[in-house]
Amino acid sequence: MAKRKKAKKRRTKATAKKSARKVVRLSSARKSAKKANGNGLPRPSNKPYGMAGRALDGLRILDFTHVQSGPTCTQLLAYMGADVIKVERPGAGDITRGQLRDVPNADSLYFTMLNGSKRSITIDSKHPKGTEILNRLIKTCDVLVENFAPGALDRMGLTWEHIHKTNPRMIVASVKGFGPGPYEDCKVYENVAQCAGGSASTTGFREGPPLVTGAQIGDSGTGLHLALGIMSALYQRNRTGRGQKVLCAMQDGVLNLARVKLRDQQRLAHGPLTEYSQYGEGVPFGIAVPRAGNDSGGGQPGWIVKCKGWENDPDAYLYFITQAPVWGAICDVIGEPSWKTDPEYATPKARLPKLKQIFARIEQFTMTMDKFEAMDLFNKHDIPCGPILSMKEIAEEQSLRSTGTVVEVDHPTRGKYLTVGNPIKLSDSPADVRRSPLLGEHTDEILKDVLGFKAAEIAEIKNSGALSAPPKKEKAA
Ligand code: CAO
Repeated sequence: MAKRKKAKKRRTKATAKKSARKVVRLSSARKSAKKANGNGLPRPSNKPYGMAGRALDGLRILDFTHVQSGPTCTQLLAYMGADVIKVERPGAGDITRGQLRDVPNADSLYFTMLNGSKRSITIDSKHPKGTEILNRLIKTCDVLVENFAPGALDRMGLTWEHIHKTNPRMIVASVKGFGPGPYEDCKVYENVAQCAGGSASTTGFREGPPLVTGAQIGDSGTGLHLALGIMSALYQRNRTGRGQKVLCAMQDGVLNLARVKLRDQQRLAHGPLTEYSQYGEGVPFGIAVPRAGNDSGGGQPGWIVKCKGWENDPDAYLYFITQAPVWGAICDVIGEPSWKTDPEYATPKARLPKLKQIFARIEQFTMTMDKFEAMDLFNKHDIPCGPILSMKEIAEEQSLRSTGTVVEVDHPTRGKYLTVGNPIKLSDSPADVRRSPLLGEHTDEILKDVLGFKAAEIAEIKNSGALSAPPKKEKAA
């Protein structure tokens, strides 16, 4: 009997505890329902646009990137408000700090323009104490981004299995040169990716060799792809609660940007590519997509024409598109009104064999004015065209400064420099464009504020050698 009473008492106690928990849950549910908008999202903020923080506030990135591809990705995330903690090798750091140096003893523009708005900590990832600190960082960060050579992260002991076990929510994002396949172990730089991704074989003039482009589509292009992969994985994590691996191969990124050429490769099976000027010139097509010079990649023929001053100014050119709907306006402006009705010129099909001659006539006209005058004139008639802008002109362009696309920042050792700000504009999240960090500038701050180490512990870590370069070996006498 006494036993039954005791059991009943235990049951009552347990039910009371349960209902107490229930009450707590209900009240918190009510609170969040109050905050929520009916669809699980918080109520719309009352703060004015631009005053509600940054898009990625609260997101912490463990940034193991170097050179260009990975840093492009993490810099964008930093501009959007993420706390990007760049881990660098003690004493050396990202190799680009010293590459293409223009100011003695100052970080190069190569580095500073790709690592703005980040914090830098130096950790020897192969030192036991360094591993300990990295494991703590893995626990507190949301995303690890890296673009080491294949296998390097594993060799540091940071395998996916280890990271996932340490922090199941962590997203591990990597840039590699190639995806799984025959070249997966290769180290890859920008131009290798441009060549392997189909860009070089389709860039340049027909008579000349393959060409690489000035835009860094292999490095920066793949960094952009990676940023999108990370954001998607973060969004999925909201539902699944777990992280995943994100891989962007540079070959794949370049191919994605060169997809119109894979389109053309398949069209070749059905006949010549009529919008390529070689068609108009009667040059037969081969088995692969040829280089098309400055032909437009779309269905509207385009070419680069000279403007006034071209003899001395290498950038006195204009890109001109003979867009079909404005053909009449083009004929009027360049002084060939009869071409509007002449059956030899009146239709896009009739014009295809004469594109070279048509652009020569347009050029005769554009050579009478500078590229900006030509741009103004043609735009009045909705004729699509664009001046070839030099980097000097872009650097001095006031509209790019006022939109924050080109930003001047001040650096303690190199002084003022220009950087490319956030090209992605969010109406409620002003870009956070700050100078790049000095090597290890935020080491103490991160150990203390992010990882919670006490002063004595920090001193111990420093003594261990995990944060400093190994002493140089004495030269044998
Ligand atoms: N502490 C200790 N060691 C560190 C460290 C740290 N904080 N940071 C890096 N290292 C070590 C790595 O562990 C690696 O050592 P092991 O090879 O002995 O394991 C070593 O530094 C060099 O790393 P890496 O092989 O990535 O660098 P690399 O200069 O030889 O190659 C690159 C550079 C870019 C070719 C290669 O990283 C790569 O192919 N990356 C992927 C593709 C890519 O992003 N390419 C674009 C680069 S931008 O043009």
